Amino acid sequence: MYTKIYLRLEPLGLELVAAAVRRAGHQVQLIDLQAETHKDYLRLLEQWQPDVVAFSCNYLANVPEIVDLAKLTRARRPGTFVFVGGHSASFIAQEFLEHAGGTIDCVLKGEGEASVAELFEAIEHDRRAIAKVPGVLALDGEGPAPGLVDNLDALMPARDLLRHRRRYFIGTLDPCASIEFARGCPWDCSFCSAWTFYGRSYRVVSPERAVDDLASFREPGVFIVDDVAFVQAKHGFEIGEAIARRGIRKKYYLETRGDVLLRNRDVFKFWTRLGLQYMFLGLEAIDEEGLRKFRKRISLGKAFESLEFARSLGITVAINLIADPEWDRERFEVVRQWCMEIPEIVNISVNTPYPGTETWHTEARRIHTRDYRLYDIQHAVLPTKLPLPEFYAELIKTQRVLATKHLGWAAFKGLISTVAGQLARGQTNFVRSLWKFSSVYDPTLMLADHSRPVAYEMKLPPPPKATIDPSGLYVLKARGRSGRAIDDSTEQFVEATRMGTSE
Ligand code: B12
Ligand code: SF4
Repeated sequence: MYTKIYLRLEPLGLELVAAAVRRAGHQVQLIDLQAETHKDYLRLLEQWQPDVVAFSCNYLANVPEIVDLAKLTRARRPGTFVFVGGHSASFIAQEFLEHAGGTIDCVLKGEGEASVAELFEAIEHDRRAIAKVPGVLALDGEGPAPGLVDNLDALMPARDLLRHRRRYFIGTLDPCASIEFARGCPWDCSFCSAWTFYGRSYRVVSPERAVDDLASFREPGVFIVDDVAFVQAKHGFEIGEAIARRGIRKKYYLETRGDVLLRNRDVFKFWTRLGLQYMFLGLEAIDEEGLRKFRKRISLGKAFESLEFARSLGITVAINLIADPEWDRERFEVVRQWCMEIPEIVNISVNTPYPGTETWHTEARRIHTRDYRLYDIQHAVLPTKLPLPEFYAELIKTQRVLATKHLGWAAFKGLISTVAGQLARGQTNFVRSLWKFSSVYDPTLMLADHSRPVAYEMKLPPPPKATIDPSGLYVLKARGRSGRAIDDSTEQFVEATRMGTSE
């Protein structure tokens, strides 16, 4: 839903996998179904007749769509090898294969670049070797655990393979490309799977490679995909200085934590000079209890201090709050009032346990739907305290209040020159987003989503436990301290601000 209005971004992970396959000597085409339709996909399948089709599944909500497409692919081209990779696919690989009933040959877990070439080698020359490739879960066997990419500098994303680069944008950054400066996260928030996927590792791209990548595309807007930008100030400064030396002028969007922002104030200040325009701060809650619940060991005072500092940078700041299905009318009202008092853009997501997170195992409330499509952090998948229609009515009322702060006529008037420039360049993604809210966010539609027939049911979480061993959740094996490219003082800072029990 979110991507229908506010943003659409390039599939960077898939571009990296495509680059690895191409480097291994194969021909590759890439189709992004955020920007094209199923019809386009089927046409490409028909015209190009590929030997292999690979789907990227980062989002749990996309599982049914991918299973259906795999079935269509198998029906039209029975000899084509079909496989899936990506963040969510890695956590539910077995389940995926079962839903597909033989139309998906394997799931390749973990970082695709690491072993996709080996998988292609096996597909081409020795199909019995498929189930021996690291990270593979096939119908007839499982390979060893997936390995980590040793050097993030080794590959450049195959950006040239995207067929509609002008369709990517976020807010006024239209068009917008994406870039990766670092991968993984050293923290361990209970609701998040970013760290469990990467085994709490954290690797960085070298400043030279980062700037070569940046200089390789024309888009003036840049979305930095790192989970927490500039965990280590030195790395942020080095990239920034390299950008300044090359005279690159672009506008940037990044996401970070409030405590990192306060610790590394200077690097964020420096980046505002380079063109940093939007910052997304993961605040998650506006009360101490809420912050504790989401295991953010940042006090409310610190959270608000970080907001103050972000404001002082003179850039657009967005924050996220997590609405709990336990919220009643009063709580929604308090949140609405608070949000109206602050100048920031506020995004509200709904507390959603995902496979691969700790809360998937510890959340005592039972999920009340097994429909993957509702796991988009906009729908309520846990039982709500208010009757569901009222919960959605309150949620959308809150979303609407927040959206009208920044969208619609008032916002448009303040942005006339930006919009005029975009229209002159033929860019209309942002302008169209300004009036889409009501057609997408509608309590009746959200409620109706719960009554759609469910073709593929999610596996239920195991019986809840008070605590679990997080290493059992990892997709990529933990390397402990040596897997984190941060200095000792940053490691200590992370230790002091995380609340987890993992290594
Ligand atoms: C950038 C980002 C976005 C961008 C998406 C850009 C895009 N089009 O891909 C935006 C802002 C749009 C976004 C939106 C959302 N996001 Co998001 N996002 C991320 C983030 C921070 C980084 C992803 C990234 O680009 N990483 C860098 C690239 C290089 O890695 P990658 O994409 O994972 O790809 C690697 C592997 O996954 C694998 N791989 C990927 N594809 C394939 C395909 C094959 C065939 C193979 C073999 C391997 C493979 O190999 C790649 C290279 O190593 C992740 C957190 C994370 N660290 O993973 C969350 C994350 C993926 N998002 C999440 C969520 C919840 C959402 C939203 C639902 C939130 C919302 N309501 O707004 C939406 C949904 C959007 C949608 N399309 O449906 C959750 C996923 C939860 C889940 N299990 O479904 C994550 C894990 C965040 C979290 N902390 O929980 N997101
Ligand atoms: S800081 Fe927490 S929420 Fe953010 S990416 Fe890391 S583990 Fe996830």
